[in-house]
Order: sequence, then C-alpha cells, then structure tokens
Amino acid sequence: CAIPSAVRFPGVAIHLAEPRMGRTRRAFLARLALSKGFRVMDAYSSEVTHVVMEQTSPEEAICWLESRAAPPPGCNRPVLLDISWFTESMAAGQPVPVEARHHLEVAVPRKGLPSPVWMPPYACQRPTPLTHHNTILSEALEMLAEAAGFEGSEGRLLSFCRAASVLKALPGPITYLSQLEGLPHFGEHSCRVIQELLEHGVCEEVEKVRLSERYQSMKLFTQIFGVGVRTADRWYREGLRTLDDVQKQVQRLTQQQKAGLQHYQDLSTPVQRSDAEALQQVVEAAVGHTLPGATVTLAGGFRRGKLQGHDVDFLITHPQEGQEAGLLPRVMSYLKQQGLVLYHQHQHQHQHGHSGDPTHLPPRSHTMDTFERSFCIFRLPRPPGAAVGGTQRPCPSWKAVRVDLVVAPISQFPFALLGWTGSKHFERELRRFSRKERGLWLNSHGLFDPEQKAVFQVAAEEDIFRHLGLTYLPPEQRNA
Ligand code: DCP
Ligand code: MG
Repeated sequence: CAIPSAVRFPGVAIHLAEPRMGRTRRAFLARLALSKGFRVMDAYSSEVTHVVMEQTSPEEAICWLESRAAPPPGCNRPVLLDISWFTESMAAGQPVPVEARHHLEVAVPRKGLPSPVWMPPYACQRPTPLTHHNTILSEALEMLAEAAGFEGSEGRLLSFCRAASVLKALPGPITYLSQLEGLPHFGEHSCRVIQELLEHGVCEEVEKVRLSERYQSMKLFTQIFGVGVRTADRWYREGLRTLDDVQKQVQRLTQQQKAGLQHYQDLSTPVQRSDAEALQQVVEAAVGHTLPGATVTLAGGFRRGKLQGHDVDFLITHPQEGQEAGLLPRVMSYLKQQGLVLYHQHQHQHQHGHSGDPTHLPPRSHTMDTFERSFCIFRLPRPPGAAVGGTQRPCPSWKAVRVDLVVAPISQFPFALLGWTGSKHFERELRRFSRKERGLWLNSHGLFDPEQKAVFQVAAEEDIFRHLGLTYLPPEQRNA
C-alpha cells in the first residue's frame, strides 16, 4: 500500500483495478491520488473501500470482484466505481459522494434477474429532470421523432419520443445494449439506433436524416412563427427550400407568417431566462394596472427550470371567478400603447371554454385548449451596453421575443397551469394515462368523468395528481 505523506481521507482506500487501465496510466493515476492525500492500495485486500475501473462493463466488474476472496465477516464489500468517480474526486481534491451514475453495479441487468432499473411505462409516473445521463442517445431518437413528424407518421413519432423519454429518466448512462432489456418502449428500431451509437459513436440513419434536404427545409420552415408541418410540407412539394424562396411568395403568407419571417433571426435565437423574467415584470405591470388583484404566472419550459426557450408562456387569472373576463384585450392595448408589441393575434374564448357551468367540459380530448389567448411578438428592450455574442459589435436596442398570454378562470387555473407547463410529451402521457388507466378525460380546462358526467373541483396541481392516483411531480421533474 502506498501511503501518502499525509493521509487526508482515512476512511477511503482506493484500489485501481488494472484490467483495462494499463500499467503506465495506473501508475500515473496512483501518483495523482497520493499527491492529493488519498490512500491508494496497490494490492486488492479487505481494506479496500473503493475499487476504480476504467472502460469496464458492469458485468466484467462483478466478475472481477467475485473472483477475488470474499471479505472477512464484519468487513464491507468495496464499491465498484467507474473512473468518473475518481476523476471527479481528483478535481474536487476530496472524495466526492458516490452517486448512482458512478456505480458499476446498478445499471446492469444480471442474467436471469429482472432488470434492476424498473421503469413505469407512462412518463407521468416517473420523475424526469432537466439534465440527465443519456443526452446523446435521447437527442438521436428525438431527431428521428421530429423527422417522423415531418412525414406525418404520428405512430413513429410517438414510439421514438417514448423511447427517448425513458432514457431521460434513467439513473445512469447506458453504456451496454443489454441495459435496455426490460425497459418499456424500446422496440427493434430504437434498439438498433442505440446499438449503433454505442458501437460506432454515430448512427447512419440519424446522420442521413440530419443532412437530408427534406429534414433541413422542413426544420427551417416549421421554425417560422405560424408555419406548421402541413404548410412546410406544401412549400417543400412546391420546390421551396430556403427563406429566400419563401420571401418571394410573401403575398401568400398569413399576417402571422409575415411577422414570423420578418423577425426570423431574433425568433430563432433562444430566449434566455433573464428575458423571461424581464417580460414577466412588463406583463405583471400591465395586468396589475388593468385589473388589480389579477396574477401572472410563468409556465412552459421556464417553469420546468429550462434556462432557454423558444418562447415565454404566461398564465393570467384572478382570485375571483369571472373577474378575468375581458381582461386580455385591455392588457394588450396597454402594452401596445407602451410600444412593446410588434405583433399580436387574439384568439377568442370558444363557447365551450366558458366556466359558467362546472359540468361542462370540452367533450373531445383536444390538444388545443379554448382559453382566451394572445399569440404575440414582444419588443423586448435590451439592457444598455449589451453586445452580440461577446463581440464589440453593439446590438440593436431591442429584440423580438415570442410570448403567449393565456387567461384562465380561477376554477380551471390548476388544470391550465398543469397543461401549460409541459413538457409536450409529459402532457401527452398524462392525458393518455388518464384515459387508458383511469377512464378520465384530462385537458387544460378540467378532469372529466364520462360515466358520472362530472368534473373534479381542484385548488392546486397536487389535487389533480391525487385524483389520478399519481405521485405529485414538481415542474422540474416533468421534463419528459
Ligand atoms: N401547450 C398546450 N396547447 C397549446 C400549446 C402548448 O397545451 N396549444 C402546452 C404544451 C407545452 C406548453 O404548453 O408543454 C408550452 O408550450 P411550448 O411550445 O412553449 O413548449 P415549452 O415551453 O415546453 O418549450 P420551449 O422552451 O420551446 O418554449
Ligand atoms: Mg414555451
């Protein structure tokens, strides 16, 4: 055992297991650890607390350990760790807490045993944090989902989204194909994509899609405010490929699309959290001025903790039912007077969105809700002195930002908040779970029991989860 001049962490005894490490690297890592006050055991013994391995599969790691003498009674087995624990500890200058992702044992389905990662099938049954351990894999599947959506293949879109979403909820990275065994929604196609990524680092199908003219044009067109898949597809079939091509047909565009094209550059730049906060103040001031007591709540991706978004979603309500009626046009004209609105389109409340009759709920489980709503482009002043991308070039004094304002009566507010917080896939799964597992229809207005012909009264999002028999998930865990 090599003991450093001063052992700083007596409770930790590291053994660097050799199989994949190579002698020189092992010696280098040992010296590094010693210099930082760690104990490093050259030989494996019952004193070892942390076994560190590199490029070793969990199966191999367990074989390695099992081929060694079992610890004497009263001694604990060491933990089997990936090199990531070691490098993080070296960087921190102290042993970092061992997390699931460091373990070489947890994520492995051992032959004959059920997979130790049990994953419930619906995204609303499991927490999904914003950042996770399988980004490269989930992004590849999501690109295929997006491309399927461009072709109108809803079924394939859903399959890829569900598989991607499972990866986002895993406690650690997938490094071996066998770790997919027992996970829901992994069909042959998604497995094949993951296999290629694990073996070669790239998936041919994904790269082909990414570079295809079809995908690139569809992506470009659908990024224009007011352009959906159907319009984009029509333009593509007519031979349009670039924004210039679209610009040449400007007379055919809707007002919304014209505005989208006009502000394309700004609107395709991500909205920052600080922008969302600045906008919240602006909207709060306008709402407070128009109807004292009315509230503004940030929803969408920013409520889930995202640092960037494609737009900013706000929900407006008033604690006294009915007071919110007619509020939005007045808020909008106040904002317009201040020169803050570059574009706005008002969507009137549909008949059946009315809150007067509590047993009345939109009969179809439609994704589009029927609240009174404004799709806007705001003119957001930039803080003085801001520059473009760290260059010396001063930027314009304002930028265009997409904002959605939605008004909900207080009795429907928890449903509206749940429905507008997302993610899109989380919402889809929540509605599917309600319908298939509970026989209830959920949307942004309410939860409806078609047999009892009754709606549930709720005061908060937590009540909705409870009615559905689901564990409450805070917004930060809805990033499915
Ligand atoms: N939503 C909805 N009905 C609509 C539009 C959106 O129920 N007609 C819901 C689903 C979304 C949420 O509202 O999860 C917000 O929509 P966004 O498209 O703004 O999505 P995000 O805010 O999650 O992402 P981004 O960061 O891209 O804005
Ligand atoms: Mg949003």
